[in-house]
Amino acid sequence: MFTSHSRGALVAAAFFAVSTPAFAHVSFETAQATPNTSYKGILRIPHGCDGKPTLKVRVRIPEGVVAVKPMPKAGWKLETTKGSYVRTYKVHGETVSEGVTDIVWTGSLDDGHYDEFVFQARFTDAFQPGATVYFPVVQECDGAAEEWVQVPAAGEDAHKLAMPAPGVKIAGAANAAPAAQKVGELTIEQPWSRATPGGAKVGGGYLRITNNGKETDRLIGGSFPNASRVEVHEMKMENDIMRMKPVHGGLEIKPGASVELKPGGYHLMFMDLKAPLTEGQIVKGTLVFEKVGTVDVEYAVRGMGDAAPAAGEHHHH
Ligand SMILES: [Cu+2]
Repeated sequence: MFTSHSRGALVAAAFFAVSTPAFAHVSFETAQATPNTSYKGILRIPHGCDGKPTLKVRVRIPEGVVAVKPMPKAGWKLETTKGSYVRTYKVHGETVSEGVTDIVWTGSLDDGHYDEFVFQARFTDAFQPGATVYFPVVQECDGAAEEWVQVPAAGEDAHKLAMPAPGVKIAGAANAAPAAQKVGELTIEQPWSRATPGGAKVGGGYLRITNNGKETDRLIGGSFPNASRVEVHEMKMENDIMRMKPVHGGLEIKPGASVELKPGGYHLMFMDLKAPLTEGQIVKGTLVFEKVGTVDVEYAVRGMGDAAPAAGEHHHH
């Protein structure tokens, strides 16, 4: 089922003259998925490597995508690599800790032709709704390659990348963390954190707390995995420099008041982080209030973004 090379070269030459294949990126036909349901990934390969036919299509499966089954393709040899996942996932009530991490199709696809490579997968709840999950793809040709492996930095437009990895956006999850949770007289809304660059020693926690009761309560601390402790911070001007400092005696939430912890204002600080926070993660932690006591919360980790206090302001004493 291999196309003969002489015919392939002719077809490629003919198409090269009239089309602009360099602008077409490798992409998924369906670029959206719902966590905990089956997803059919149809990877579209629009051209070869600068006129050369594609001989291999390699797909890397990102952590958090499980139960991967590639579809065999007539004329193409199919290989998979299996490996352990970083963490375990629940699929239909069963714990899975390993699976397909790489798919390789080997065959030949003329530069002037288009083809689709299909696999089935399952996005776990490791991803937050709205996050984009990228699948690095490499097309190998004879002595050349097209590496679709670029991932946009937080706030960066993926469309501006020359060789973007194809992405799948996570739709609203059936089991997403509740937007608001009531604990005693308090309402806690949308706890979130921000992805941290590798090696960062601190992370931030943000949320809104409303006191529906008649007595003042105070947020005095909490716990966070991989952090040695959680502090409540405020931003204060000191000699014309904005600095963050622990809030002494806890953050007061007066009856009827809503207090927002956000970048640049009051926030929780996860101290001595031992592992980076990754966009799309949901991290369970606790908050401790003077009256209501310990409350379990789930932080949705968002991209690094631009509303954060600048790195230079992270002075802790
Ligand atoms: Cu801080």
